[in-house]
Amino acid sequence: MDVLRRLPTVLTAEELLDKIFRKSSRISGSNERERIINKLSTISNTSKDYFNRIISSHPDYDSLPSFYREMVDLLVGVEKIKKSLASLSWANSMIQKIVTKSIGKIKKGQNPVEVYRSACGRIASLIEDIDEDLKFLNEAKNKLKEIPTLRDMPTVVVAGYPNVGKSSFVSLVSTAKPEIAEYPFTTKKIFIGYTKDLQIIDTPGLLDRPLAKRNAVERKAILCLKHAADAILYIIDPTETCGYPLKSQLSLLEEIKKTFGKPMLEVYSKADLHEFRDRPAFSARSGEGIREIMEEITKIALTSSPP
Ligand SMILES: Nc1nc2c(ncn2[C@@H]2O[C@H](COP(=O)(O)OP(=O)(O)O)[C@@H](O)[C@H]2O)c(=O)[nH]1
Ligand SMILES: [Mg+2]
Repeated sequence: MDVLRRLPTVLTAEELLDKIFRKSSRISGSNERERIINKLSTISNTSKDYFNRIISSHPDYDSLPSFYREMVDLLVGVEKIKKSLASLSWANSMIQKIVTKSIGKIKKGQNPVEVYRSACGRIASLIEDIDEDLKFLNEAKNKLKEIPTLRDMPTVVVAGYPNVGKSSFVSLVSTAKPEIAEYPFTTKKIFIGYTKDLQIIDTPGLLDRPLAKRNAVERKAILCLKHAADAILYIIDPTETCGYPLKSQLSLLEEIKKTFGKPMLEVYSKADLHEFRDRPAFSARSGEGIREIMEEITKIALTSSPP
């Protein structure tokens, strides 16, 4: 998601103060009173521009597609981001008020140097008060840029035990070279292939073992996948040459069915090695059954995908 990849770096309180006051120190004026009024306006403009740029760089998290919203929530917390952005917005409006009042005081004849010194002190402590929020937003920026980018198109997630033939299937039916991304909070990679109509996601290590054996982080990654999936393609290797008994493969199938609650297509792989045809069967070796399965899963995903 581009907006999450392009969040700007956020300065610390110290850096931000430096930026704001450095700019104002270069300001001139026909006399000291003018010069100080100009400095205060510059402080106001620099901080307004800065805060607005940071705040407007963030998307409306509540209207993000659920896959991204869930990812953001897991990685950093949507409410925490909102709270920090609100602190920035509050500090910004306080700074604007301080500057307006201070300029008013100077215009009414108060000592400009004293007014300026007191304004700067209050602005500095306001910005120091939001240091945690600034730091948090910068950490968030670094984490959010790692979220894998999925296209907004009907999406099939491929599941099944290791070595049943998931990757062979995905690479065979994908037109483009698959994209590879990593879940930022696991070491798991996700492989994303595309056909004309579908996005197909293969997730080694996530949907290939009993879900109960997953650790908390992996379970969260699985929840995210659930949001991305319009349909699940579950691949079964009835020859058991994958190294896992059919019985285990069928019990994982039931588990994924329950966990995802998404339309599923159950298929047999390695059709060149066996005669089971009580489910659709394909062979990545001979090409048997591939076209039929793609037609079927495309139909299921398109029907299940919200328009
Ligand atoms: N005979 C046969 N072997 C296959 C077929 N598809 C995959 N394999 C083999 O099964 C093994 C695992 O395949 P892979 O696609 O990596 O499985 P994954 O772990 O589920 O992604 C590899 O050695 C493949 O060559 C097939 O259609 N027929
Ligand atoms: Mg694989």
